[in-house]
Amino acid sequence: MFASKLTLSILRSAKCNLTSIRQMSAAINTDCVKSLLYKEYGEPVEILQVMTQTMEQPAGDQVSVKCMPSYKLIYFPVTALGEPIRFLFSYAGIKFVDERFNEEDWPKLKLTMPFGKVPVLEVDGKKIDQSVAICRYLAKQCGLAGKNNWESLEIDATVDTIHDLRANIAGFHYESNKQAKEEKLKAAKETVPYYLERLDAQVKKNGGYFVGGTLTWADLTFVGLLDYLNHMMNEEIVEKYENLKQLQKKVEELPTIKSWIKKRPSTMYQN
Ligand SMILES: N[C@@H](CCC(=O)N[C@@H](CS)C(=O)NCC(=O)O)C(=O)O
Repeated sequence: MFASKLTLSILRSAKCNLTSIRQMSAAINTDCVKSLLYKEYGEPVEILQVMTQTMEQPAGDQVSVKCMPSYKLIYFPVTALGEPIRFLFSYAGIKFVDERFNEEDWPKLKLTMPFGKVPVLEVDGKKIDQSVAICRYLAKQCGLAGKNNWESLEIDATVDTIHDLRANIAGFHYESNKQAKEEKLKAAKETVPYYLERLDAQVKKNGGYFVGGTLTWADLTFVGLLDYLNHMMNEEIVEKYENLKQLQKKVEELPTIKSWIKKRPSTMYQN
């Protein structure tokens, strides 16, 4: 793994002076430094160490960073739970292997997964599961995880709500008993608007995004999952919700997301 020390001049070019670096490191807010560096270089960095005793240090030795590990995302050949992760990789410009296996290979592959489920991310060969945790990890690296603890909490809560909505819809969609399926569909027809009205109002209140008036991984999660939710409900679920519709448009128009959508393999969930 290549590791190098970044110089102070780089931090200065990131509009960050020594005092502010010291303050940041004292607050252990390395996410802020990462975010600044990401904005400056368009490439995520991992901060190994922030020196706080800077007086005796030569100017070129303040912050150590290392290059990103190698990433492989393992998932079914669909969007669904894998897509928010792929959106985040694409947004951050992080290279990843997008490994999509054939359905018939799953029973054997399942035995090799930490908890028999996917998505699973391999980080330098180490496997980790849980799509939301993986998204949060990537979001922290590219400044999409909130400007402070409160915002991070709001983002987490929003993502959990989005997954509650998904679970509700999936409960009906994957039900095999005909009568139970009809009952669950009836319930979903009430629950889904309940969630969407509130999510729509949240976006309106927050200047066109779910949290903090700016793009976060909650927005990428919602839009990344949307075609899967539409597929399960057999309708465009945000059609009547102007703020959610605008949010979808905004996210899909982000250059990195737009180019990902254009080049990604087609799946049964895409329009
Ligand atoms: N909470 C997990 C759920 C993972 C999950 O349920 N994955 C499904 C596919 S979307 C799966 O692996 N199904 C195959 C199986 O259970 O054998 C996450 O968000 O990653």
